[in-house]
Amino acid sequence: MVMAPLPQPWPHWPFLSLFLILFSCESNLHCRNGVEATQRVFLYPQSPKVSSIVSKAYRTGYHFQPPKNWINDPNGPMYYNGIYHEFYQYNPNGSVWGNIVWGHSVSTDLINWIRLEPAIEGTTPSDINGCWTGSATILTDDQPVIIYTGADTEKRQVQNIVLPKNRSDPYLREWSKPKNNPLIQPVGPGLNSNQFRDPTTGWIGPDGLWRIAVGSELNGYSAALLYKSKDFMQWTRVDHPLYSSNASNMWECPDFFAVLPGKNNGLDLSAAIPNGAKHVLKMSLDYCDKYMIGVYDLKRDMFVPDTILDDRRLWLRIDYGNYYASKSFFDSNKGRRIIWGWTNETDSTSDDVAKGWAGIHAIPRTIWLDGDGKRLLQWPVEEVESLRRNEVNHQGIELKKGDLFEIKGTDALQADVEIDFELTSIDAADPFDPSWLLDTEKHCREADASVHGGVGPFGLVVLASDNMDEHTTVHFRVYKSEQKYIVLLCSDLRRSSLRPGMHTPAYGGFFEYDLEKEKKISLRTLIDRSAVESFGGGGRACIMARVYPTATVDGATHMYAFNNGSSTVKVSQLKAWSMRRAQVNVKKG
Ligand code: DQQ
Repeated sequence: MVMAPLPQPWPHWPFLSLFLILFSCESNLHCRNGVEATQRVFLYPQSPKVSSIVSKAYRTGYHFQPPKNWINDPNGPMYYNGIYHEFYQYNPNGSVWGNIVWGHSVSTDLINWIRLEPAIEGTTPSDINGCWTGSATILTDDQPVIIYTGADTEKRQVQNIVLPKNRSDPYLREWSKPKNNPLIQPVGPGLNSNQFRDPTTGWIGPDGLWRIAVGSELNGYSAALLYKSKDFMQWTRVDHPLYSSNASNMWECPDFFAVLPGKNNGLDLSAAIPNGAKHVLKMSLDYCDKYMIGVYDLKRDMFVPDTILDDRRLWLRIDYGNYYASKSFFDSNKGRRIIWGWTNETDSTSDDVAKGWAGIHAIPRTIWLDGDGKRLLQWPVEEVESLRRNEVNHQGIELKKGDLFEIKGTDALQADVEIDFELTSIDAADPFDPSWLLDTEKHCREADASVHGGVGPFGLVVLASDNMDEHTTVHFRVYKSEQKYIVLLCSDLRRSSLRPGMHTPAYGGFFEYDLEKEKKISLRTLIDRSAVESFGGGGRACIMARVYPTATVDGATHMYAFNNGSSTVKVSQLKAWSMRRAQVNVKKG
């Protein structure tokens, strides 16, 4: 075991002075992965600032991305006849948002992908200005269909469908547009024709009719508008939305699905839904993916959330980092629900132009409902484990306040790390202040890894340069609120790169945890060159982040477990693996 006790006291650790510098650098920028980032007007700089070596160093080794150009939202994921399909918003002409078509890749394992020609391009009046986000549905006669938003000749948002030209082609390479597109127009009182997009996967109601929901702005409020159809061709708007809220004014990329508390087997919304199942409505807004848990009232044909929170800052989040426009599907192959999300770059637009690419998708995650029915849990699909090699294994490492333990023997640039932190005592947990929930990023900045707590901070330092002047921390703190324990997961990027102009927030999310019963908190982090994707407390809080350390270019980075709380924590189990490079879109099919 290689244990490097920190110089005591902790403030002498190089972190601290750097953290102090950081406070003055923090900007008010929020995640730059929302529509503001995608739909702003880009100017191509004359002289790219990033050398080609940098571009190569930051390309991920096993996350989903095409060989070049811009991508954003995952579209229409599905499993059909033994093949997984991943479509995505793609600019074939450059590494900024624009000229959007549906890129298309196929896989048998969700990790290695074959790149195909774009599946949908703007060729008709109803999608000539862009083929935007949508979903796939497999109809009752095993017929796949995609419904997507087109920006029409007048730049109104309309809903179109495409069908595979040849269902016996295993890759469903070519898709045709029926003559009757657009199937749904943005008509009706109060509907904003520029805020009417991103149809969900269809589901069948008890009356045998298909339903979809479309993200909209209705009378200035956000709504998931409900449409019904007998044949998936002719659609009628239901007189009430599936759900709407005046706490926001537009929802992008709604997703509606059923989940069973405590069971990680997924449900197909069109199949019989077992008793005790709950429903989830996910929506993308404020540069984040948020969700509500509730029930689907079949009589009223409406989603009814268990809890209504007027302040949308308090809504639960799929991910507390850089993760947007996610879409889930039922994987009939393994009986699970899988969710995909888009992670934008957080370097500059000129860097993206110089790199020649921008945007990745997070590792597909299995998603299910916690046993108490209050929170979704997520975990990387098991297939990603096929990339693991060179296992490093440690048990029983005691981390006292200020200890730092180097995890050696893995490729710190491309790794998968799983740690169980056993809490020797939770008595010293600091009191919880509910106002922190309104701005978790602020709290992660203020209570960063250099600030001692009763229980925590403890966690990982990743992508650290030799002298620690670049590093990213992923760490927990434990708080006590009346009879409950509340855990904070932070991913602090403020020292992630010495390169100027990067967006480097300190992301954070809270979750309740029965620490009297559990006694330990797990952390899993997937490190992939410029991606740091973390799953805290068995997937109760997830944080996806992008980082651009200069140390990556030199190929020398380190990884540590640490504790800086008064209570000793024990690493009861630590496993780390180097990750092989996956075959992601290197071949054309
Ligand atoms: N991206 C698409 C829209 C969607 C947005 C356009 C979300 O359909 O609302 O590329 O990132």
